[in-house]
Amino acid sequence: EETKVVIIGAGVCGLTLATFLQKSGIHCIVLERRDRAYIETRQRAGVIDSRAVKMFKDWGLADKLLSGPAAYAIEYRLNGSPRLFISNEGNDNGTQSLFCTQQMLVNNLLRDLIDVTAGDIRFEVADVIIRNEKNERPQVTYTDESGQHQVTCDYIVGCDADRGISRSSIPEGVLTKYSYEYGYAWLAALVEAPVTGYPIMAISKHGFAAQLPRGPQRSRYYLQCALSDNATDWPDERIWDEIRLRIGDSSVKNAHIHNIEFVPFRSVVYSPMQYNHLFLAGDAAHIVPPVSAKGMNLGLYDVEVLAQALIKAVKEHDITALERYSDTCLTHIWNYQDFALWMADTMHDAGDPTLHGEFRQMVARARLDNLFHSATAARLHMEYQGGTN
Ligand code: RFL
Repeated sequence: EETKVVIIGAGVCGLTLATFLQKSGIHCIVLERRDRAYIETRQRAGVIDSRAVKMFKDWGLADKLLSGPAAYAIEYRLNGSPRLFISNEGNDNGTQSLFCTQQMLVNNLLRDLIDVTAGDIRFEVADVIIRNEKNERPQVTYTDESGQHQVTCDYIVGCDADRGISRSSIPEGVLTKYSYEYGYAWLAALVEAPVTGYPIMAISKHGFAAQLPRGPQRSRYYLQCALSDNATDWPDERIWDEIRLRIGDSSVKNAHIHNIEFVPFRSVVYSPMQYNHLFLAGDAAHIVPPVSAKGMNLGLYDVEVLAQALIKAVKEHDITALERYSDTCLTHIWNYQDFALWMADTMHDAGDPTLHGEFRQMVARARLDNLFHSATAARLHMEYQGGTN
């Protein structure tokens, strides 16, 4: 069997890339180890930044794929005192970031790709093996319930996240891994209660907490916690008590908690993001901590750069953009690693002096204050939030 591009992983990045290629008349096959229902119910990120919104508009897909309220304001609450940061300017592209969940985007991508444009997504595949030698056409083999299959292609794209097989198929010594561990984690709780006022990032001496929308009926609370914490340390009653304490609002009522997850804070970049005919995109190539709300958005940036480069390579036999793929993306990624580090340090240090001491606490508070006193600092923050920087 033959195709132009094999995409490994049907997460938000793999599906977006497949949609762009499909729309451009380039045949591709997506291989995914989970079933469709699993992917449809996976709830993760909640913000599509304005750069990504504009990207979907430019592809004529925004109306079909995106919906949700504009993400124009966030309340930074320091020890219970609210300060509203309005972000409706600074986005030079005439669009606004959206509170549109990753789950909704993924569901819309699946519906459009499978049910409308008859895209080729193969679920529940196993034993994916990549053959990626310099002077040969690449091949991907996999098994499903009918046996083993082999696909020959021109390009392979690894969108199978941090624990996938794409990156690990690259020989030792080719990639450099840059990583940073923050030393703490977030407990992420998906609850059956909507955000009633503005989304909140609450900085407190008891530790950081946030409440962000996840659709009209639900929200995600995040609570800073120890790296070693697990579910037995956090019974529901403790979660609600800590939420009330950290956001400084005793009127918050307990609600049903759908699930909790623990997210260790780390930043990782693999460089370069390509090897022979294989290109890495999204979490397969980089991780940012969730405080930045950039994980999905960085992946969407990668796949747009890659889609444009693949279209040039396939249609015009011009591989210059493809050869520059890694450099183009890494410039953007390092910039947003800086933003993620800034957000993590500011949000946590300004509240909890046990992390890095009182000196860093005072510096972090000054930095936060600056957003409200300096138009220049505010402008840069807006650009980062919008993804336009
Ligand atoms: P995904 O979405 O994890 O998809 C990878 C897919 O690859 C499949 N796969 C394989 N398929 C075939 N063979 C194999 N060997 C395979 N191994 C894996 C998997 O089944 C899966 O379907 O990666 P992708 O597409 O790179 O997208 C990355 C984003 O999902 C991720 O960056 C974000 O969810 C991160 N993130 C957030 N990003 C934001 O921009 N804003 C946020 O507010 C935000 N909040 C979050 C987050 C991630 C979280 N988790 C998962 C820790 C909140 C949380 C709790």
